[in-house]
Amino acid sequence: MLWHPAYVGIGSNLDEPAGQVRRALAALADVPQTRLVRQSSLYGSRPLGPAAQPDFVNAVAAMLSQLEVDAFFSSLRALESALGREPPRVRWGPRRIDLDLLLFGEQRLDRPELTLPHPGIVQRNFVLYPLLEVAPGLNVPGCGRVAELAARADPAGIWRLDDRSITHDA
Ligand code: PH2
Ligand code: MG
Ligand code: MG
Repeated sequence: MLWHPAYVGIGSNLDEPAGQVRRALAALADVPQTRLVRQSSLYGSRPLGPAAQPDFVNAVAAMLSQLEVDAFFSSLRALESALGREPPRVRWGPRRIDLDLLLFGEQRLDRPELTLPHPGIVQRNFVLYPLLEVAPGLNVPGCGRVAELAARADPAGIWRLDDRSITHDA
């Protein structure tokens, strides 16, 4: 049985975002036929998109899955619902939880509901910095290695949350 490497970007800026991101990481660890291999630190980040919304908390999960891409993607959608996501009212607007499939093996897809690699990786420091922690040598098909992409990213508007805020849950 093949294990596909999959990378998931996690974001939240509503309802205690750091707690939402931690809950999402725990839920990802329970996806069937799938392992959570590494998780990044949590980062605070200024919102991309409408500025009048709270700052985000972002992280990245490195996974291995025996599911194929469609089943894996469906399980992310199902987790978003289970974690209380409501349909966002504004594009790039506030959300309680967002699970974005960044990469699934070396697959390239261009569908209305799913583009792989995720087209935002290269421009988003809140994706590249946590991805750098879990997979610096990873090749983003068509774009280059994560370490090189992260080195070129603009470091403005992102900060690592301190250890206490990462681990202070009850
Ligand atoms: N997600 C968005 C819109 N804007 N900004 C930051 N900093 N982090 C996000 O995860 C994010 C965003 C929509 O998914
Ligand atoms: Mg997103
Ligand atoms: Mg999304």
